[in-house]
Amino acid sequence: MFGILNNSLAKRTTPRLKSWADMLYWTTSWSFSGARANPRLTEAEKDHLRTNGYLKIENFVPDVVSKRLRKRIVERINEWDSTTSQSVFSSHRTEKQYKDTYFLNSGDKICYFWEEKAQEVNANKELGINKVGHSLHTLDDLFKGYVYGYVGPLCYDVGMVNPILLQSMYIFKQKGIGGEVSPHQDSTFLFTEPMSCYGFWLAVDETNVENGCIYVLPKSHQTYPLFQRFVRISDEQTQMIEYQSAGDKNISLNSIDKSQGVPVECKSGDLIILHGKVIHWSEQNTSTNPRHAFMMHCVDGQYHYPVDNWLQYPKGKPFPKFTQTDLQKQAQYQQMILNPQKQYQ
Ligand SMILES: O=C(O)CCC(=O)C(=O)O
Ligand SMILES: [Fe+2]
Repeated sequence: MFGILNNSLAKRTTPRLKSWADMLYWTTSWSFSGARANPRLTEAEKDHLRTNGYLKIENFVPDVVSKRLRKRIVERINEWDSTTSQSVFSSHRTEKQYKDTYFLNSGDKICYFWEEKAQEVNANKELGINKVGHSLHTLDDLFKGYVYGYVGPLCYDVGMVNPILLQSMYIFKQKGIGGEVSPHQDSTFLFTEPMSCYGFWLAVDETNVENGCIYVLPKSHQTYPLFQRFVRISDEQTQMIEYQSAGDKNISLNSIDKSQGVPVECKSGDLIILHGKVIHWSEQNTSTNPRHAFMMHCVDGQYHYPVDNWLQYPKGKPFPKFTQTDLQKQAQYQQMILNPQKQYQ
């Protein structure tokens, strides 16, 4: 926790301006209603991420961004015919193989997944939904404005050469029934060779230990191997492959010491960047407060993307890239969500 605090406080109160880029960042970072105007990472932030496997950025987006994302998802849920999905999301399924074509075909669509306990408590769709995925960022202009205007540029800062905006999820973690997300590494789900996945998790609501904030095991991206891979074994079935943790039978995801986890509590508009191998989790939301979040997962397109990764696009349809041209249009993309009544190319 102190690492994060030190990092952000040091930056805000005693800027060590190493370059003109740092100077520009410092002078503009407070200018948009408390949010930093420039989403790009400073060298100190890159260092923190490299060392610890995660980074919290306070006030990553202005309030209006998280408010608009929240409002749009509520509109979408209201419009959704909830009889069209029976698909349930649970991060701790016990079956080794799991059949769900709706899920497997959702990579380039907007699909709706139920909370595990929704049926048990007879929840309506507003309170029973677990997440919406996996391509709001290409199919909805507001989500596109946020992702292309704020997240895409960070892909270059974390070292990607050909960023791919692979998978997005609006995650609800409903009050009362929002299930735990068990300890995992995101490269398990979005694997490349070599690994290149990063998760960009935006707190739409305030998150804390009561309503199920993210916990991270610092430095675990360096101290642990990849434990599992989640693969598709046919057009309708997936499987979790367990690795024998590099020969050491004593370590597994189930046996990690959760007490060493750091709760990364957030205000609405804060962002957590997660290295694809860092171990993280979240507990059940037993509180009476909602905990909405929006996760964008990216990988580097310069690396091999295996055909047995669960997420595949239809044949011939390329994954959404974030190019240098997109980078130059950052301000225009931001306008898609800051000023949504206007039309932008
Ligand atoms: O929102 C959460 O609690 C966890 C999300 C997460 O870890 C993921 O989407 O990979
Ligand atoms: Fe994750």
